[in-house]
Amino acid sequence: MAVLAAEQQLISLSEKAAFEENGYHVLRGALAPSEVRQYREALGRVLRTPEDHPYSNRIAATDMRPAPADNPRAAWAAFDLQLFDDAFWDLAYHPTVAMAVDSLIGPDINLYQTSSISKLPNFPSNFRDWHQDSEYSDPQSNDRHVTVILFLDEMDGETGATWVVPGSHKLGPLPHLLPCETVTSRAKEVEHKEFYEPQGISFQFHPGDALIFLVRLVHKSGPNQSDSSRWSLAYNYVRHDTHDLGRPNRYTGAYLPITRRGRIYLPQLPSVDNSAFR
Ligand SMILES: O=C(O)CCC(=O)C(=O)O
Repeated sequence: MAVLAAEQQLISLSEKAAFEENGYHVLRGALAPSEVRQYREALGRVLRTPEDHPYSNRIAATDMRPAPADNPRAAWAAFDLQLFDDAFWDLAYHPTVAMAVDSLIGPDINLYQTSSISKLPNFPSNFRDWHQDSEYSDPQSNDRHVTVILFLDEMDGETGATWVVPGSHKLGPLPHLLPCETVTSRAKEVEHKEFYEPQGISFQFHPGDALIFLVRLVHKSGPNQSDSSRWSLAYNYVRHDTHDLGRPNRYTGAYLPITRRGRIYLPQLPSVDNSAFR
């Protein structure tokens, strides 16, 4: 069986232990600058999708105004990015990201969901408030499931970076409810969110950095107090034996094999010698 040699491991044993303890891992420089440019341009095209496009309902438009020129529907999120551009399929197999996730929750991971988050200028700090992503995937056969946020712009806690509550994944599934604010994503958030606010931390992210966290980690979107849009992508991966026990996930590409036996997955066609591609 082919496995990564110790010196090729992207995640050290101490990083893995810290991930299990804190519920998150920061992977610096996951995407190269040219990849950041490529994906930012691709996301820009997604955000300019006309309203009459067949998949336009995958883009979560808001009534925040003024809408910036680079995001004319003032969308805060978009889902199933692969429907819009093959580049988003390719990204699911990005070796640095996929092998880091394989090391953290694997062995052997599958894709679960793709999305993007765009923070317009003046994006409020409670627009996408404290929540667990597992609220959208529970029940599953186990909790080896992560969200990977890929930052396409410079961000910190006041300019769009994600906030997390370290260790909160150990609390298990928490009750969620709909937000009561007027300007909101209308997406569910944890009950008693005021309890988590003082425990939250954020980070300075550079374009290409990634934040990988377990889906039970309580987290939220930071505000964007700058005058420019800040964009990121969110890819969810599960271990190969993490099955949906309720309604099967209906996102495009869910369950697609991403890594197997320490390598990026390639279809195993008996008539084709794939060894040259590995
Ligand atoms: O803004 C972020 O990085 C987090 C977004 C998020 O948690 C979500 O949309 O579910």
